Amino acid sequence: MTKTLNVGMLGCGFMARTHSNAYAQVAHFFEVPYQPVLKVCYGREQDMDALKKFQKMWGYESVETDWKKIIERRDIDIVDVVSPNFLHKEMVVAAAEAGKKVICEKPMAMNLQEAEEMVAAVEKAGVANLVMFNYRRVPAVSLFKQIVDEGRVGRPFHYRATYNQDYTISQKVPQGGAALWRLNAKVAGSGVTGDLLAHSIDTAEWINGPIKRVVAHTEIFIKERKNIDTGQMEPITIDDACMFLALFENGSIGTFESTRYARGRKNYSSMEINGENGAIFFNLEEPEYLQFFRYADPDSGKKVEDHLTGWQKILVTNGEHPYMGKYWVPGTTIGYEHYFINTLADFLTSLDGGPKCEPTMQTAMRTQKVCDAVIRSAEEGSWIDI
Ligand code: SOE
Repeated sequence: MTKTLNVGMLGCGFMARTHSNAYAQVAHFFEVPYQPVLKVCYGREQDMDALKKFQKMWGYESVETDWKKIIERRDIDIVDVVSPNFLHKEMVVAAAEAGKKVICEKPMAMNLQEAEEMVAAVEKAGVANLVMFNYRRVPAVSLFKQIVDEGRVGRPFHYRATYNQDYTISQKVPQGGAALWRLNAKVAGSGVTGDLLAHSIDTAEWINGPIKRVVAHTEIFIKERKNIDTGQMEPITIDDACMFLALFENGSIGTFESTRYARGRKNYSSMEINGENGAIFFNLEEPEYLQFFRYADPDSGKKVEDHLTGWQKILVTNGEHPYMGKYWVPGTTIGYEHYFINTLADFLTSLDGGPKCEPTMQTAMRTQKVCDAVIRSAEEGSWIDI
């Protein structure tokens, strides 16, 4: 019989919605060993209206304005941290010490030192843990990795990632508050590096192995914005844009670009690898497609006939594609919310003896390390070894 898993959600914003939906939906699509129960959600006293609305819409049994009380509750099995970044460390450490399983939204921490403390806490407590890098479980991204692992790209030469948005171009966009804390360094840690490039770094290292060295440049295009919390114009200290070069341990070289000033780009995350035998390209604005250039067969080394070479656009909706067998019929698509559902399904399965679910906090700490090195490189204007 399926066991229940009582959820305490530490947040009630955008990411709390994506995670709540995953708990609500997962057992509809996957035969998971646990049935999540949305027990309690947390929000600040001053956000009570939003918290109540959130509770009602997602069906939580109760609300709480002191997150520590949720962690103290004996009936809560899993604590899900979807608060602004500056709270992640304290919440994760407290949850681990109380013996709770923990899921934490990315970026896991404000900096590497915090990430190390979090890893130490979950490992000492021996609790199951996960950082929600949801884009690994886009079926086309999982297929990207599968094709690389099958040797179809061969020796990799180049890795190229971008993660671009355009929502901060206007000077009128403020910083702070419940919606725009990502623009406030004290709350978010960093700008596009932690918020967006962390995704690109996580998938890059997952697919192409560890990054060895980086050199970066960051830019702040609008130097001050009104802070919603203080009502004052305040300097912007997060990176609005970041570009970095990377050397991978496997000898390939990479470029990473991210900005919130790419007019026209809403959530454009792309990745491409170019190897000796083939190349693969993915972009999140067309998430159901994967593009594959097949040059030579990995086993025989035989080149594909000249008149058949070219980019293939694979519609990743067949039952044999990652995760797709759990949804509808070939040719029908899934969306953003399903990447969280897929991740949660793997996590729940891992709790009952299934394969280890990555990235754990230990694994995700690598991404934090690269992010920190990127920021430091931009400050110092030099290469940094990871
Ligand atoms: C920022 O706008 C954001 O919501 C990120 O924080 C998420 O991680 C990304 O998936 C979508 O964009």
